[in-house]
Amino acid sequence: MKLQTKRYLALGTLALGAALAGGAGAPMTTAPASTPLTATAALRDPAGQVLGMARFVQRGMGVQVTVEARGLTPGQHGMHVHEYGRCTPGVDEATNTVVPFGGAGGHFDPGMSKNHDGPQAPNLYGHGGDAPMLSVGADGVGRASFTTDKFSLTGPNGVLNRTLVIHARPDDYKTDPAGMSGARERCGVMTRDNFTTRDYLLPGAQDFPEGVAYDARRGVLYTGSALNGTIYAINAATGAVSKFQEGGALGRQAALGLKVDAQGRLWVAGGAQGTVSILTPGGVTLKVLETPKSPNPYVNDLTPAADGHVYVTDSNRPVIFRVDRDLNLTAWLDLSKTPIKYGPGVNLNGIVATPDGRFLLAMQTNTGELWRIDLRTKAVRRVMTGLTNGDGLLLDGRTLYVARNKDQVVSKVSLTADSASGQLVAEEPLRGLRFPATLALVGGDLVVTQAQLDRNMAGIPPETPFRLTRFGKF
Ligand SMILES: [Cu+2]
Repeated sequence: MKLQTKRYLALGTLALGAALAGGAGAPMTTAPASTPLTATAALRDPAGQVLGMARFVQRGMGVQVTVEARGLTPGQHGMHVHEYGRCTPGVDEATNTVVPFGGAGGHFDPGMSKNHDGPQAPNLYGHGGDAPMLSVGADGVGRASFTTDKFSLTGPNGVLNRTLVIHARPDDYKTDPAGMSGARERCGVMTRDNFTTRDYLLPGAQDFPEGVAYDARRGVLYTGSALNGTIYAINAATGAVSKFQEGGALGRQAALGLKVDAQGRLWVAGGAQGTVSILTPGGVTLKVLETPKSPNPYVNDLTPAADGHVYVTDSNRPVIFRVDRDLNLTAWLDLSKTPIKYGPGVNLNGIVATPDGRFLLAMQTNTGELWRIDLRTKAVRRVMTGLTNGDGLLLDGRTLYVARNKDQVVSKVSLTADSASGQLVAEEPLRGLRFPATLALVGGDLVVTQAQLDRNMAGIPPETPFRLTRFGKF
């Protein structure tokens, strides 16, 4: 493992680190710059007293960091971004005991390197959260000021709602998991300045909420577990959560895309089971529709359209299914005969219909392409590219919001009147997003799921409680 470290050291520049830091290849598309994003962390001791402050200013795809902390022993102190946004006691994996600030978890590791290293290491080879040490003077005051591309406030390496931790001892920049830097002496949650959100918290340890839909007449938000199929109903006003239908009901092991139709029925995309379930507002399953038997189905999302049909995407099989008013499902469009080319990974995913009943808009996650499909002629047109890791879609007039899971942002796209082309106008990281998967409109606000499915795929425990987050339109 350390051999890789030597390899990068031999090449050794921060610029290389920046180039490799994202790990996923293509750079994230950035919206036009406005006021830079800023965040603050009040640094507390284990008794809860604030004994320092850290400030963060977004600079390009990196961040400028300034830290001042007092009451520390003179000398060098290891300093890192830790995974979770909480400064509570918990198990420290370096010692496997409950320690102050153990709730912050291990080091932030967006490159999944599983390796502790120094502040110059590319994220593929070392934790993204491995920051320069804090130098503490004879007066017990430590100061640090640096700019890094290993982490950022927004994008795939985003640290909003994670923690900055200062340790008792120097960091050797190599020993796993934390460079022998000892006890956690200061901790602060990195909170975005001047931005409000509201969280809806879920009760289950395996909830991994993927889909969300809103029944405006009843004031109820629905969300479902991608891992076990449990569906929750959330009172959007109070946040009270109840189980709407147990996972495993009628064999449903997963709930992905969700939509509420004009009759208040809840439609559920069943993922790898290849099913579409329709539930009454009372939580009774009306029907489970099977897609044609074939290897590797992945029914991901669906949308009712003005023509009375419901259209369904499959991320593995190049076909759009259609459900008619009598709840019969058929293959509607063979995508292999269109410009939409299926490849490895998640293909067609989020889908919405335009209110005029003319078009479907569908997101191809693995290519970042947004497609328009004519409901009358079935003609397919590429609307735009660059929406990497685009997942769920929400259409609000001519504005399309796109949840971009691994990129940890919600993007705002301005569409032309005929949805023939679109332009990325803003990217919103909120106060930190963990794999934002889908969106719903609630009153004048947006609600996004934070699915954390990247963690499930990597075998890393999720941050609990799981949450949906409500925020104003942007
Ligand atoms: Cu640390």
